[in-house]
Amino acid sequence: MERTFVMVKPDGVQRGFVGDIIKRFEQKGLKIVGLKMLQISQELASKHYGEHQGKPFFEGLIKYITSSPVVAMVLEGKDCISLARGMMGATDPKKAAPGTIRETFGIDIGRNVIHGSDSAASAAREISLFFDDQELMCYELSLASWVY
Ligand code: RTP
Ligand code: MG
Repeated sequence: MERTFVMVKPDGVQRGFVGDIIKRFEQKGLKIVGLKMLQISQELASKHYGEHQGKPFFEGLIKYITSSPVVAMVLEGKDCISLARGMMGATDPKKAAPGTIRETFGIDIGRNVIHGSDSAASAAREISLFFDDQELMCYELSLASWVY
C-alpha cells in the first residue's frame, strides 16, 4: 500500500474545513496513519517548499503557510498519491474540476486550502519532514475486503 502526505493549509483550518476535508478521505476509503496540528516554522516551510525557492510567489507562499496552524496527515491506500491529488483538484481553484476539494472550498491560487504530495519521492520526503516514525500507526482496518 502507498502512503501520501496531505495538509490542511492555514486558510482551511481558519475557515473550519478540517473535518470536511478529513471526512472526504475517510469516505473514499483511505486510511489515516498519522495526524497532527502544528505551526510550521520558517525553516520547515523553506524545506517543504524548497523546489519553489526563487519563484515570484515563494515569499508569499512561505508567509501564508507559516501564518497559522495547519493539520498534517499521512494517508495510506492503493495509488493514494495520485488519488488524493485528484480529489484535491488543480492548484488554481478556478481551474479545479467540479466537486474537488479546491474547487469546492477555494477561489484563489494563493489560498487553495490543501496540500498533497505530487510523487512517490515527494511523499517520502514530506512524510519524513513532518512525522517521526513512531508517530505513524500500523493497524488493520478491514478496508481490504470492503473497498478493493
Ligand atoms: P501544493 O504543493 O501546495 O500541494 O500545491 P501544488 O502542488 O498544486 O502546486 P505547486 O506548483 O507545488 O505550488 C505550491 C503552492 O504555491 C502557490 N502557487 N502560487 N501565484 C502562482 O502562480 C502560484 N503558483 C503556485 C499555490 O498556493 C500552490 O499550492
Ligand atoms: Mg506542490
